[in-house]
Amino acid sequence: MSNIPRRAAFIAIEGLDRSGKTTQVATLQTRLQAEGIPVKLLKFPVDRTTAIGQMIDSYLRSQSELDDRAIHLLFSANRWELAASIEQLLAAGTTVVCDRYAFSGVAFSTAKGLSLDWCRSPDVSLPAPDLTLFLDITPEQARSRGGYGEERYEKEEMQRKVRDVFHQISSEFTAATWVTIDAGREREDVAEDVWNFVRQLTGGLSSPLERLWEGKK
Ligand code: DGP
Repeated sequence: MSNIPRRAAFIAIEGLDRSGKTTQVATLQTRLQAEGIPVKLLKFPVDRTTAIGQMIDSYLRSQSELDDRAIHLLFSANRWELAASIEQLLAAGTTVVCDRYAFSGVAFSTAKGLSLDWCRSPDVSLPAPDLTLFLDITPEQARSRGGYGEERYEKEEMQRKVRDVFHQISSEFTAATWVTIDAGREREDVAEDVWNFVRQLTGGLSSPLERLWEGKK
């Protein structure tokens, strides 16, 4: 018998705008709760309520302008604000589901023209998700769902670039830690896929939490 204490799983849900991410995250939370698994849902940018969150919110609504690097560092700082809480929750046996994480940070800023390596560096050593589910949708499917909204990044050309960077990031991870899900299908089918991957981790893990981009792929 191993005496390494078990901990809960850390799951990140990433997705393109219009991929149905918000619905899928809510469905997953409900399903985990129904199974009696303690779960904490975190949404990045974090509820847009902290001082940093408010600056990000104002930027996303185009109510303020910031240098591309400055906003990138704010998004990263917003994740670091929660890093210790994530670790505590996992150690206490609560599954953590993040609606967006560092991969969005890298994808959106790299799509604006910053280098991928530069974008990655402020997020190095954050708690690494045990599983990242990327909800993928083509720009054409997004358009058929009513197109994009009003926020700064919700433009087709930008979304195309973001999607390309997500695919590039995914190639650095193993199939066990990163799963791309075709989110252009019916929402029930997508939810079933999400659940089938997540359920494998609901028994907890005995392996220590990894640190993001510290050697492990
Ligand atoms: P959402 O509420 O999940 O649709 O996210 C709001 C917007 O914020 C979305 O267009 C993606 C963007 N976003 C989320 N995280 C980051 C990040 O870390 N960096 C940048 N540049 N944008 C992000």
